[in-house]
Amino acid sequence: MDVRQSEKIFHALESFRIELPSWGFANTGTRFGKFIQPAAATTTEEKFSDAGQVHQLTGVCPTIALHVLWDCPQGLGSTDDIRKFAERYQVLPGSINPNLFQDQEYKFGSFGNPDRAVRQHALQHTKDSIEIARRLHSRDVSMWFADGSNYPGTANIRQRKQWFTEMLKQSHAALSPGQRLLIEYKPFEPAFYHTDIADWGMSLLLSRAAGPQAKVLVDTGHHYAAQNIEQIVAWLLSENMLGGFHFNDRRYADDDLTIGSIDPYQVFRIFHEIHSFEWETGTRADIAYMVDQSHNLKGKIEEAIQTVTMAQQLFSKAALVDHEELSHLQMSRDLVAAESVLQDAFNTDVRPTIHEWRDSKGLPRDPLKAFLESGYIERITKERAAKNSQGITSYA
Ligand code: LRH
Ligand code: MN
Repeated sequence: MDVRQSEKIFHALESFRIELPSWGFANTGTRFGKFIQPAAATTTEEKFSDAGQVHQLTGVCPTIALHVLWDCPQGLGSTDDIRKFAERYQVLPGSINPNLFQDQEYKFGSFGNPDRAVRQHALQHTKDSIEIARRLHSRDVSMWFADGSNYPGTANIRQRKQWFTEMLKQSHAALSPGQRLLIEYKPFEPAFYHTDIADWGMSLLLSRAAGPQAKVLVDTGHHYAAQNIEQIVAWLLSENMLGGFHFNDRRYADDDLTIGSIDPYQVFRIFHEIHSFEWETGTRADIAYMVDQSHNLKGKIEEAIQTVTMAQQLFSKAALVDHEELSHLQMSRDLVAAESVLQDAFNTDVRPTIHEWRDSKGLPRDPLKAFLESGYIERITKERAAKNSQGITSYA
């Protein structure tokens, strides 16, 4: 590792921040069951406390994403408590995620529901979420819709597109200057015939129609296996429509596994597209890096720390690419040499330099080891086990 490379890694780590999801600290599962962890967080305060541990040990996840119905039990009335938790645990509220998928009336959709009253109910929840974001000084309102259908002929896809356009326009109109709407797409699940916002193009068109503060959110798990996600990222950057990411990994579908656990080169290629865009344009891409995973089996805080440190590694490796050299090799169509520039960067062990960067910040070299030695898990297990033992549920 030469000095130039170390400088590149230090520079990359200085700016890299990633947001953790509150729901990553709670007991979550699949439709086949939920395996209760006695130390899991059930209250919003406990989620802030756990996120605070990860930020204290890594220094790079200063915000926590909140899902309104899961983390704001009193809706707008929860903002005072959340501000207190932010102060107490030194983690700020990050993106605000409305819940437009779990209420009974959303059986046939939210913004896409044929029943106007349900669409209005969904719009009001969105406006409340935007107000919560305003009061918490959160910039992003991140919207995902489960809306769609399960059987051909049961939904008027163009009519629903029209309703989404109207509802997102009205949502955008409720934003304050500086706030953003992030529109997340997903090809399927829970809808298994059509999903109203199924891909990046649909999200881009709806975002453009909504207004200038609406951008596309790319959840890495929301793509068919054969899709080239970094090409989508390159296009969204070129269109100035990339608002942020939900990082996770998958072997099959929206598996929500730990970033880099299945295909670390995928995330490296995404980060490469962003670094090359920033090098070419000399600008900082205005992207919200966020995690969206279901920590169903691993220790939830351990998996969060593993996630953050893996993201730092992959972001640092991608920062090693010599864009001057690469663009020269691309223009001279030297395929093998160009490909090797990426592979050499990816195969570089950046961990020793990351350890030096953590030393320079007074952070533990090995955050996970420091966490396991901190006694935090033992403490919260005692505090929370009884409460969690009531949480055992079954699918049917
Ligand atoms: C949907 C999704 C969305 C969240 C949820 C927790 O699959 O990715 O971002 O609202 O997971
Ligand atoms: Mn997501």
